[in-house]
Amino acid sequence: MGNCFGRKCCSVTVIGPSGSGKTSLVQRLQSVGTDYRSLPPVPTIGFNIESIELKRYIITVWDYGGGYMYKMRSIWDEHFVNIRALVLVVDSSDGALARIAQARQMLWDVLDNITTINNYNTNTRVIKVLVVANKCDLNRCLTMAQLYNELAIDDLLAKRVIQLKFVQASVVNDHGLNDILQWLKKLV
Ligand SMILES: Nc1nc2c(ncn2[C@@H]2O[C@H](COP(=O)(O)OP(=O)(O)O)[C@@H](O)[C@H]2O)c(=O)[nH]1
Ligand SMILES: [Mg+2]
Repeated sequence: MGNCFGRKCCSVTVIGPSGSGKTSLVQRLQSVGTDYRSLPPVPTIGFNIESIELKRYIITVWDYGGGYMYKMRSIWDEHFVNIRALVLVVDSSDGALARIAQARQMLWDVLDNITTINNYNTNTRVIKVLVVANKCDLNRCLTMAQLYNELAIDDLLAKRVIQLKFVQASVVNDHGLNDILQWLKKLV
């Protein structure tokens, strides 16, 4: 997607309700394969810009604080122009069902915005969306089918040209993190 000092690079935006684990996930992806674990992050104010450095790649990650997504509505147009990839992180533990409705709304709102400013419906560019069903280490997590339903994915696919992937993940036991890294590498 780009060239950063001899390495291939691209950027990706991470959205999702607050507390779903966005910042923890990004921090863990930075150190995956090592024993290093950062302390649980403080709630994100505004957004964090982090980079995940892999051998030949650098991926810049825009990690939005859940509620701030809407407070920063005025910069969406600027931020989402030419965006190709979006990651939605949801807390898939059963206690977080109410937050999944929020996640669905965010996904729809952001995709609406992206479609409008980039004319995605009238050209052939496809936006890639990764849904991370995080916290799968916790008991009674939603199944993929339940999540699909809660996020109204059928409706979404009927209306939008998106390339969608789901990954069940846990920052606590590293489940799914390699799949996420593979998805990120393919963006570059
Ligand atoms: N059990 C469990 N807790 C997690 C996981 N990921 C994040 N958390 C916890 O969820 C809380 C919110 O995480 P944070 O990354 O700040 O969420 P954000 O608001 O989406 O950035 C923190 O206490 C994390 O330690 C996970 O996979 N499993
Ligand atoms: Mg955060």
